[in-house]
Amino acid sequence: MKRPSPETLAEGVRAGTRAMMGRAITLVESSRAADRDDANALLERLAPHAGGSIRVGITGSPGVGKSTLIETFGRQLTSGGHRVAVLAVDPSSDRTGGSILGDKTRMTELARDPNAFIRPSPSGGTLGGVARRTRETMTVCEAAGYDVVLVETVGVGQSEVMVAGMVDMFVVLVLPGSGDELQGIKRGILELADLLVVTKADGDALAAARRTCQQHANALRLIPPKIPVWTPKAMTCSALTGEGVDTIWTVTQAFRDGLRAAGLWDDRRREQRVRWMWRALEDGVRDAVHQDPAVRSKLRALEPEVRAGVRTPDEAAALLLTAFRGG
Ligand SMILES: Nc1nc2c(ncn2[C@@H]2O[C@H](COP(=O)(O)OP(=O)(O)OP(=O)(O)O)[C@@H](O)[C@H]2O)c(=O)[nH]1
Ligand SMILES: [Mg+2]
Repeated sequence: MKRPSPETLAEGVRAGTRAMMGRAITLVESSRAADRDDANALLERLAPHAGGSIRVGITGSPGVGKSTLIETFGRQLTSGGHRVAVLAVDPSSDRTGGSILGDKTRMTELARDPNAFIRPSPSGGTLGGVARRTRETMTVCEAAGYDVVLVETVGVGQSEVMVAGMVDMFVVLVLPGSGDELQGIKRGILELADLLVVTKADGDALAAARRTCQQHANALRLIPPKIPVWTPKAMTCSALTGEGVDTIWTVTQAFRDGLRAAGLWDDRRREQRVRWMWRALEDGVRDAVHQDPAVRSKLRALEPEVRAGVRTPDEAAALLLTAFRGG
């Protein structure tokens, strides 16, 4: 079936037509160079209508309860009149076929909800490529009128940094009992957190969850605030009983209101856009360097020399750069 024009796709997205959203997202996710022009034309039409949502990143180790929480949280939001888009950044999805299966089984209710839209992680390519496509999908969802975008990512290093760079608020989920190993754990991730949530605070785990929450609250106090008007919070919740899940939304709103009042909300988005531009430029330059014929031919001579230790890596790099510049 022939793809509708970018104009038609843009109208369909603006009307909130699911099928058109699906096709628009397939277009922006396409890795075919020939599709890029149409994708850009579509995004240019949608961009003026995007940006109106609250973007929340949600991360945590496998099994911490991300999908289950998003199901409960998402359902609470749609019953409150919100339209919720759930996106994912999963750098491993090309290997495992995506967390699609897991997500579909954990988000059965939300997946059927007419006011929710769930899109699994784009697969294949570099993490930067996956992140770019997720950002563009976010534009599609916002232009379609979704006012809350949840971006789920599994807790593995770089993908969290990527997601933190594309959302307004970053939520880190941890398990009850995980406070004891705080010294060792990913302090870097705690530093990204605007809100820390201890999951599965129910049944036998309730006491442990409260203790873990206290430990994390203490740890968060030692980290210099990354936003001057916001002190990261720690809380507990249970996606199973629903207890505490509404607090996540209360905190999200307080976060947004605080940043808006201080004039930081739009500032941060502007900064994020500039950073993405640089990232895209740097990715593009890296690809161009790797594909450059002059660099490739020089590399054939230089790489063995560097490997043998007869030429320093820095000198070789400088020579390659000169070759790239056409020198
Ligand atoms: N008791 C209890 N169990 C929960 C809760 N939330 C999730 N679980 C259970 O924890 C397990 C993992 O939950 P998921 O939501 O799939 O976790 P996830 O973080 O999405 O996992 P990955 O997608 O594999 O990274 C499941 O067996 C859930 O039923 C909760 O609030 N309380
Ligand atoms: Mg999951």
